Amino acid sequence: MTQIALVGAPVEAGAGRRGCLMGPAAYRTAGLQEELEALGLAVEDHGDVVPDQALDVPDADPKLKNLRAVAGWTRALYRKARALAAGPQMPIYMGGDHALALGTLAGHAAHAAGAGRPQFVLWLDAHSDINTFESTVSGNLHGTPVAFACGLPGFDVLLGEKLDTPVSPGNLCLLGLRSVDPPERALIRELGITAHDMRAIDENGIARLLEPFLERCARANGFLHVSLDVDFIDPDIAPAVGTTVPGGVTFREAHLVMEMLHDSGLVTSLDLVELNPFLDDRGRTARLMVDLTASLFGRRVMDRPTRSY
Ligand code: Z70
Ligand code: MN
Ligand code: MN
Ligand code: MN
Repeated sequence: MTQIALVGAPVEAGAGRRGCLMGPAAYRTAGLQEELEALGLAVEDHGDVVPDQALDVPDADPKLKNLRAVAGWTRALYRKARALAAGPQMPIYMGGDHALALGTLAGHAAHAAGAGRPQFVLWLDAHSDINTFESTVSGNLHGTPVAFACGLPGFDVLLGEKLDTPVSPGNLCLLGLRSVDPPERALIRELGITAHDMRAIDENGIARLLEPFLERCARANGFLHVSLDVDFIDPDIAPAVGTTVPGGVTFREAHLVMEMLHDSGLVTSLDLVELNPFLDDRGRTARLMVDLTASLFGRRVMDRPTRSY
């Protein structure tokens, strides 16, 4: 039986506005645990992670917002993720803004390296979140986890040491892009990261873009970390985000991605990020995120044979 660990990560220090702190509570209120149990899964709620103090990090940085707080979260989540990656439960990190992925991704990548298997990452987001401490204009650290995970320089202060098990840029797939800063675009090109914007989704269909990535992950016997930003989805149906970017994926596209991920059997960890319940409309975004998670864990309309890549 699949076992799941729910892990609250009420991080809001990485975002430009407050409210993501309430994310884990909103997922619990929306019935995430109950929906997963209804699918026959064994679910344990680990409660909320408590951030480290990170007193070695400067409290205020002229450019990087809440650097000490984000470093404290990164360290605590790194340890939690690394421990959970050893099994037997599959973790779902309930955010919290996307800065939480600084820790979760680093932890899972460290475990994968120890197991001698490649770490793959599917980044479902309007944004590429590949700014460095150099390139960020906003100073919001939720815009940096992809750069950190790739091992780009300048991030050592976060863990208090160098990240020595970066994710290979070739094992990343960014999907849903419609807000990419110029230096981010240059980095994506230089590193050769697979990145699909909304135009690519419109022209090809989202399934056709996702399939080759899942095939690569399966062939390489990789672990797959999925990072789902609420703003991947169109703000008309998912309004509870700090920065709404129009033209996001539809209800049907989002569910299709989740269903394909389920069928692949490849997903080993999941972030649910950027839900800002303060901005929600009667809980609809929280409920949509719960429903999408249920699709990722096997909720379906009709039975169909398991797809194997
Ligand atoms: C921009 C930055 C961002 C939201 C991620 C945006 C980053 N590239 N914004 N998620 N909502 O500030 O670095
Ligand atoms: Mn993001
Ligand atoms: Mn985003
Ligand atoms: Mn975001």
